[in-house]
Amino acid sequence: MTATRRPSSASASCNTAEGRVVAAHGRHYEVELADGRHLKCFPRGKKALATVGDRVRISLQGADEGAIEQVLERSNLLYRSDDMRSKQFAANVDLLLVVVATEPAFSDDLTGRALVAAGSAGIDAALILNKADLAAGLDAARARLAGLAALGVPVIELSALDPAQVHARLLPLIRGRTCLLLGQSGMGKSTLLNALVPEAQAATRAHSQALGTGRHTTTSTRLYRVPEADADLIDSPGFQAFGLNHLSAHEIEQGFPEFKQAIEHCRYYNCTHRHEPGCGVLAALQRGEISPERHALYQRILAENESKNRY
Ligand SMILES: Nc1nc2c(ncn2[C@@H]2O[C@H](COP(=O)(O)OP(=O)(O)OP(=O)(O)O)[C@@H](O)[C@H]2O)c(=O)[nH]1
Ligand SMILES: [Mg+2]
Ligand SMILES: [Zn+2]
Repeated sequence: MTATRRPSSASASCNTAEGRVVAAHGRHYEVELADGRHLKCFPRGKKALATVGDRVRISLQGADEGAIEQVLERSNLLYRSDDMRSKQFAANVDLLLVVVATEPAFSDDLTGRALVAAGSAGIDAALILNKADLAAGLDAARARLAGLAALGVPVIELSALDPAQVHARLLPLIRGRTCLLLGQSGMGKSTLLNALVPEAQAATRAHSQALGTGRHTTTSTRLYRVPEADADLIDSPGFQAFGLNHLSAHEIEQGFPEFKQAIEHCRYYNCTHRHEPGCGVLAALQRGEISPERHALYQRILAENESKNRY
């Protein structure tokens, strides 16, 4: 077979394309091109390690595969990093939706960490209190979120089993934005997605129980279009840990916006707000203006971060 070469510039533009990563399965990705085609893509080298939401330049390999040559500049990247590994959640996210529920019980620590990760990456965040139809746990869940609500984090109560309600409460919030659903397993992220994008038919626990599969229902991250809101919604697997080892001390501080004013009163410019004399944060804590739970979370994150750097 003879391959006829086109003039070089045309050839280059024919063989490469820009697209968006819509799904990540370990080392291979699904990339959507402008014309709507979906290609299975592999990264070429470490620099091409992409995540869902990334814009990428790929070289076409045959009709439906490609190699990711370059990840285009990101506006932000949300990720976690524990002792052993780091995991990218998504890139170019406009709004993080942290999903908690009246049951099973959610972790305040993990919820707080997700919000710190968003804050330090400059990503807006909101909390969704799902399963509001299960009245028994509703007051307790509300009470546990009250501290975060007081910080100005929007809290949206709803039931994902009521699609009309989900539409009414979420469409205005997600309009025109790329939104990431994040939360522990079983909180109802995929059920919410299905309420907004019925064609997604994402597997939920209700199905996987019937199939007898394991604890986590969603096993990979995927981006879906919500045409009614001109938005994108990313569903992700439930998380059980949320290390923030990659953050600098300054970035950790930025994850606690309620410290901001108090920090201006710290005597030392490199104050860590734990034991230093003349610390504005400790003074605000004493006056009850900063919650002890939030300060404790700050200290845990900082301590983990320091033990990582000590070797
Ligand atoms: N009563 C009630 N049940 C819900 C609601 N939303 C979800 N569920 C149920 O909660 C269970 C878990 O829902 P999923 O959507 O699979 O949860 P998930 O957050 O996607 O879980 P992972 O994929 O494992 O992270 C399923 O049995 C859902 O039917 C709700 O608003 N009310
Ligand atoms: Mg799921
Ligand atoms: Zn201080």
